[in-house]
Amino acid sequence: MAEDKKKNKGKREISEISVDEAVCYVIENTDKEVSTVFDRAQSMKPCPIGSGISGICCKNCSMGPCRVREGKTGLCGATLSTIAARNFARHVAAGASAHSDHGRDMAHMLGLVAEDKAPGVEIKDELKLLKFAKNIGVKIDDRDIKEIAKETADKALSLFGQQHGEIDLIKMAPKKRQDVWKKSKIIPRGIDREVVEIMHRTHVGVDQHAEHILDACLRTALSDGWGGSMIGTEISDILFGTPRAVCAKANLGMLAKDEVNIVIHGHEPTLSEIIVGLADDKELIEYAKTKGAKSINVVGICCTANEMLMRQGIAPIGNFLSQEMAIMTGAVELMIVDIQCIMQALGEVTKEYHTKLITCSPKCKISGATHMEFQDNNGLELAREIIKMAIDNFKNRKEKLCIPDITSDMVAGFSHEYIKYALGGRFRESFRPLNDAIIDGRIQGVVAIVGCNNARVTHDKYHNYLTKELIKRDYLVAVTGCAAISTAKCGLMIPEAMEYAGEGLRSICETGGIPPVLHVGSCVDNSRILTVLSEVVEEGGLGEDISDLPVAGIAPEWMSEKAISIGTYCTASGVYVAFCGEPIPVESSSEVKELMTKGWQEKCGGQLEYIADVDELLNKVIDVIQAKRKALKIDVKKERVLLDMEARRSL
Ligand code: SF4
Ligand code: MSK
Repeated sequence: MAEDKKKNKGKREISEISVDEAVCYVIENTDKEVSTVFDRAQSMKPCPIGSGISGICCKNCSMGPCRVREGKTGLCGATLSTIAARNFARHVAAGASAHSDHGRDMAHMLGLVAEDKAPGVEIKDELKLLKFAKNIGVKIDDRDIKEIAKETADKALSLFGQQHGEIDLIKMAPKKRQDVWKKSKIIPRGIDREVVEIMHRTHVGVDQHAEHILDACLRTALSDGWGGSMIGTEISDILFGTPRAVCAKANLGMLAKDEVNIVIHGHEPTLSEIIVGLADDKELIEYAKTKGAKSINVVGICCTANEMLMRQGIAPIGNFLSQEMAIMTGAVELMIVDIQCIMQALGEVTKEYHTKLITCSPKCKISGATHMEFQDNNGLELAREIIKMAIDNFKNRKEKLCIPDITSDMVAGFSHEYIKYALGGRFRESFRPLNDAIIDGRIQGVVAIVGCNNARVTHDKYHNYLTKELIKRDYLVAVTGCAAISTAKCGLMIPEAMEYAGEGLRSICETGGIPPVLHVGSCVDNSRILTVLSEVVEEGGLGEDISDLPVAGIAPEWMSEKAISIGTYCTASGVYVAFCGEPIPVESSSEVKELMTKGWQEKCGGQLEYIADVDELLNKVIDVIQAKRKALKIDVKKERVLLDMEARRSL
């Protein structure tokens, strides 16, 4: 791997690698020959056929892999559009599985907590439990909270294997949206069922019809957004608390020079919550002092960081492309990873440093890592053991520390509940002020910027550029996942960032004391955006369906299959979604592209497309939102009329 480093030295300007100065600092100042994802991106170009740009590749049976261009077919006769739709479908299935399996584990944990079988975890938000229980059809009456929790967990788990009918959570969508889904026959029956069926339908010799395969994509993605992800988010709030505004600091500068640094990385919050709780334990801090450290510092990467940030204010030190750099600072005693977005390369990087890499999920092992499995009832014990291991490793620091002195202040914690509170106050919490601001044009629309980093795109560049351009034009921006960490590092998540915002948006930020960029959470928390959209529709004045709202979604630096599933469920919910950076895997099929734009527009009021040029994408998003404003007849700015007494009486 160090070979990649040598080969690429001097080939790429550092400014092309990342706009995050902290990441650049570590790359430029490390004295080790460690290969990073950026080096590998330089030495290995993406396959133009596998990526679906010039032709497409099918490897669904051993007569292939078949490389197919327009006018040609695979050995079995499969056309370009069939293969493009099938490849896209398998991305949706994998993305939906990742989110939903996470949601399943949260439901399982709720069941254990209800039976007092998970030491270190408890129900933190009973009100949210009651609401969620109601939403999935569990009776409340005057039953004991633990009894309700157990039945809620069992009911949530049953949604995965449900074979017929409709999953209950789709009832949280506006009535008109549910009718759209009914008409198109895309309401998910059960979460696992949809994923299994899509894998079956894309097997050689089953579903050969691009539009029919894409219908299955919509249904499977809906089982993620309104199913697995929604369960993940709701139960995380129930167990660990519903996020409220919280101040924190972001970036690699939050690694401490003289403390034991523990980095949590991945997506599942449970064990990390216990670790964060225990890191304040006096006995453990005293133990750290006996080993020469001042204290214990827990920080995070990717969405485990987002989960801990939203509820505990833990510093997100980086997003997907920062994970190797965290270790390369030489200051990390231990990195504990759970699931998703963990680069296998960490195993190699940690060999060069004193950092211990720990895997804890029964679903994820990495060569070079120590596996310490988190089981149902060993959370407290395991967390203590892991913290002690980190403390014991402090004395093994041998490298020159390379911690950049770079941090950014931020405010996070914008759950849908908190947004309502911020807008309306304790006694009048509601989305009414947001709807009014959109109607009178102070806010032109809401854009969700979500998704990953991609080493083939300058790290964080598009996230930050699009966010700044949008808030400047009075679009409120909601962010999740790695996009959220990107804008936090860029300093856009503090109320003072309103200086970048247009006049209208600034006035709303000033009134609500909120930044123009709202951190809504982790990848599964994109389901919070669905809840916000539904509640905004219900609040009234902006149409009757999500597809009427002046909103859009962007995944500017997407990388994972989960991003494809998120984009698809947002589209199925009636939202215009654009991908940038690397193409989505259907680029060479004009038929599939048309089905996902015009076709999906007719079917569900949303579109999904890839736009290579970031400014073209920005203009398209603005055009789409402005067209929605026009349809709602709120495109013309109404002058404020001050009424005198007589005029008021006549009203
Ligand atoms: Fe080729 Fe058809 Fe097999 Fe795909 S399923 S690899 S197109 S023969
Ligand atoms: S972590 S899925 S790289 S957003 Fe949720 Fe970031 Fe994308 Fe992973």
